[in-house]
Formats: sequence, structure tokens, C-alpha cells
Amino acid sequence: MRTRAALVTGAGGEVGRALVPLLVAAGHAVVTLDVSPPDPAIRSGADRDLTGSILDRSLLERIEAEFDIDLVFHLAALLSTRSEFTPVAAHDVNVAGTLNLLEFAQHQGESHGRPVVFVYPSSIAVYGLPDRPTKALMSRVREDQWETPRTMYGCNKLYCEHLGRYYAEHYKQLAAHSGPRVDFRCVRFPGLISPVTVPSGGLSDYASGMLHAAAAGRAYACFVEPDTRLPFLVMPDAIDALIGLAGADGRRLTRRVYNVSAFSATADEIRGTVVGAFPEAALSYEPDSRRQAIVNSWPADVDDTAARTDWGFAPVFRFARAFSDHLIPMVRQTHR
Ligand code: AKB
Repeated sequence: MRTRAALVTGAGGEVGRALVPLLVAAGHAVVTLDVSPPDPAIRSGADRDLTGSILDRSLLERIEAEFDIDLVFHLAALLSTRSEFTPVAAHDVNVAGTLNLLEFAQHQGESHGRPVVFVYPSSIAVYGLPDRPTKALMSRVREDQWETPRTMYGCNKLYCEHLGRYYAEHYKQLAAHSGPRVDFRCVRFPGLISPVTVPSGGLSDYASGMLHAAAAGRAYACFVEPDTRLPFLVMPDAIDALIGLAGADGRRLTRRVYNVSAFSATADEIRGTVVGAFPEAALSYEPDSRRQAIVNSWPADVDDTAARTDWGFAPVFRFARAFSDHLIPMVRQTHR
């Protein structure tokens, strides 16, 4: 008999490292897959930690043979910055890899006769506002606005949203087939701030960069201008969004792709709060025009009404509390 389990790809990343222990605590058997071996110092509690690529279909077939997967959190991806330096590799991992996982989920659903809930983190990188005046005017962007991404990462994420919808609603519609078995559900993450992991490869990482540098006593040069505004979530609210959407009653969901956010902040608002906690912090600005141009195309904030209405998304950490009750106390622990 195959073991019933949830599969988490990209489990070694900043979201995966926060998600897996909470899935285990909620009683899930968890299989993790990451291209890097798990950190031996971290016991996530997963039932099996696999090391390999989501491009390795023989590995996915071995997972299919051993486990009865009815829940997938597909987190593995190359983020925005790295994807601009290696766009073809980004497309391979972010698109071909996601196609492999959707096929895997379809086969799993066919074999055990239950739909596989497939949770996919998309991104505000799918948006492409034309210029800063438009960004300032469009205070809270809805899911169906400005879906014109400027990065390979954003293109990948937007296409995979459509791919997931195809697998959920139209799979092999012209072929004799048993029909769709994938219940695709997606959140468009804003910038994510974690007090535990120092992210790399993201264009919104300046927020985490300032926080961790200040706590570690290192200098940090923010690569965007002080008045650059983006929406953000801290990691506990991001994980709650993934788990909340995964467990939502499908009959209440009016869409497959949801915006989520807790607060919108400028780089200087973040810097000011961090310096308030670490007065000696050496946090400067060295705007990078190319990265600035991309971040200027991302919304200052998003309208997440649908997530709140359909499945009760309710972030705990707004701006002030995010720093006072979570980020500052925990980043002191990380760098003590
Ligand atoms: C990034 O910063 O590029 C990503 C994203 C916003 O999806 N975290």
C-alpha cells in the first residue's frame, strides 16, 4: 500500500522551510523534494526528504510508485533576479518543471481516484505597470489588471497560472480521457520577509536584506530608491495563506488565482523601522536602475478582497506589528 502524503517541492527554500514543520504539526505525512540536500541541522519532521530536480521525471515516477500524494505545494522555482541572468534555465525550471508536477498530480489523481489539491505560489511579478505615475495612480491592483510581466520570472508565473487552470478544467479535452484530476489553487505572493532566512534572488529582497544586515551588524546598500513602494507579507501570514487556501472548501472558491498582502510599505518606511530597533545600523541606498525599473512595474499594493471573501484570508501582521511583534524579536534570535 502506498503511504498517503503531501508533497512539497522546493522544501529547502525560505517558504518551504517554514511550511513543512507546520504541515507535519497539522498531521500531514510529508514528502519533500529539493535540488539541494536537506540541512542536517534542521529536523523538519518530514517523512521522507528527497534530493533531486523537478525536471527528473523518473524521480517523480518513483515518488508516484511509493506515495499516494493528494496534496502538492509546488514551491520550487528560480526567483526574479536570477531568472534575468539565466532566462532559459528559469523557463526550464519554472515552466517545464511545473508541467512535470501538474502531470504528476494528474496521474496521482487518476490512480487514487481523488482530486489532487495543487497549491502554487505565483507572484506580483506577473504585473507590469507601464510607469511610476500609473503605479502611483493604481493604488490596489486587482487580479485581472496589468497582467503584462516584464521579467522571465513573471512570464513563467503567469503562464503557469494558466497551465494550472488548464489542468484543472480542460485537461486533454479532445482526447478520450477520464478528465481533470488536479484542483489547482494559486496565491500571488507579494514581497516576503522572513526573520529566519536571508533570501537571495528576489527583487523585493531589499526588505529582508536591511533587516538581517542591521541585526548582524553589517552594512547594507538598498538597491531601490527610498520611496519605492511594494506590498509585503511576513512569513507566518504567507504560510497561513498557503495552508488556508489548500484547506478551503472548493465550492466557495470563485477563482483559481488570488492576490494576498498584509501591508504596503516604502523602502524608507522599512529602513526607518529597522533603524529604530538597531540605531547603529549602516543602511544606505545605492539604487540599481535596472532593478528599479522592474520594481517600478510591480504594484504598490494589491486588492486581496477575493481571498478574504472566498476563503477567509486574514493576515495577522500589519506593518507596525510585523516589525514589533515578529521581525525584530525573531531576527535578534537569528543573529544573536
Ligand atoms: C521577488 O522578490 O522577486 C519574489 C517575488 C516578489 O515574487 N519574492
